[in-house]
Amino acid sequence: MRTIDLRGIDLATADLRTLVPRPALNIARASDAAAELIEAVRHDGAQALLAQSERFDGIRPDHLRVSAAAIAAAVDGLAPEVRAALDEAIARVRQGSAAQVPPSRTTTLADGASVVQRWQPVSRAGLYVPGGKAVYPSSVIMNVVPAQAAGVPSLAIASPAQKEFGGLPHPTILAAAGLLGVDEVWAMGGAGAIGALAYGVPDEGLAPVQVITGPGNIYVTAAKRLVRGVVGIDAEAGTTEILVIADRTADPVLVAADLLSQAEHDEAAASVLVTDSAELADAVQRALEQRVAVTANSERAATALAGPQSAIMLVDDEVAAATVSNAYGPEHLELHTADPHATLANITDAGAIFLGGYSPVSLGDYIAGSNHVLPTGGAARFSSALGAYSFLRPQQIIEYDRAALASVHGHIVAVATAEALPAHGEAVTARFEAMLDRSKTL
Ligand code: HSO
Ligand code: ZN
Repeated sequence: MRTIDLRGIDLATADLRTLVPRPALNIARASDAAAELIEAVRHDGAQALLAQSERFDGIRPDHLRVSAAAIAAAVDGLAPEVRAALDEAIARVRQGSAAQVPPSRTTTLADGASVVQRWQPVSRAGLYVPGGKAVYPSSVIMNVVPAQAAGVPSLAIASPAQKEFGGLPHPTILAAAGLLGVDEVWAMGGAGAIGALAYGVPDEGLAPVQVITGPGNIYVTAAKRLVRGVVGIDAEAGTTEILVIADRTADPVLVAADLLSQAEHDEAAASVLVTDSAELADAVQRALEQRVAVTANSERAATALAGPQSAIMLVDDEVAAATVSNAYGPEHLELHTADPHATLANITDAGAIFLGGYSPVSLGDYIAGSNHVLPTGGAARFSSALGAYSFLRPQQIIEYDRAALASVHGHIVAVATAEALPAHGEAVTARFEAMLDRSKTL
């Protein structure tokens, strides 16, 4: 990994956004192609989706909707140890997601005057699950479980048709859907699938959704940007990244193992170490070399670690390390310092934060009970992990009685007059006049 030496630099005045390593990704460039694919689906429905499968996935599926029998067969085909692990992951993520559902709250403003805030799930959500290089049943869990915890009554999963599985989505995806009780799975992928979820495909019985979540390639991401507004979308979860803050007390072998664990996802994955110890930096570098040489996804990981998006950053002290990390806003942040809780006090921006030597990112990827769909590319500075709240909307319910309305009648008329909208005030006045008139005619 390359080294960026920030020692002796005044971080308060430095332009940290240009100093932190960041991959160049141009989603806007994919936008025109994505728009065309979405338009084709809106116009030609199933025919367009089937043609796009043939073109991009090399197979035309027999049916877009995956049968219940295919899902059941995929569940039966799971290796017992994988099934046990997925069951445990589902149970833990369910617990974590349930804690993300805020309670309904009533505010009483005066006698007979209340505003209730309740959290209402969307009525239907679409979950995109990629095929290709990244076939992750764990991601099915991380999308479906929070939607279920939020109480979304209807869920549809879209995942590309796979040539080697006869035009069905990958069996581990189907198995995860089956374990989670999701029976609506569609063999469709790419930007067209996002269009199908957003606008529906009436001739196939695919109803439009209100929210679309899930990762995907740049065409899928561009498509999600295009349908935003028609539907809600989650934070963009792009190529994975890990930033480790470590001091001289850290174990270089563990730091190297964790940097490598995310580098194996993708050639474009970012692994960043920020440390105030040059000795630790050297030791991590050595440990990485040894591990990369023997790891299964060696070539991919080596490319990611050698890329411009990965680096070891040397800083003066732990406060500087936190400043650099906050400017980066990592998807995953690991704290390997003598007192991780003290380090945490200086951290403001990160998707998920892993404390101490026994909380590696792989734990959160699968089974910690947290969510692994996290903002990347600095988006953690303004957005959050996927969670039950991603499928909920706060709604306000207003209830005043006669006396409570009467007590603010004058205020409403005053503001309505100031805004030159007198009918607003008159709507309130009418309630009291109407009563008088009615009693007169009785
Ligand atoms: N680290 C990825 C999630 C994942 N890891 C899935 C393994 N499988 C993004 O948080
Ligand atoms: Zn991972």
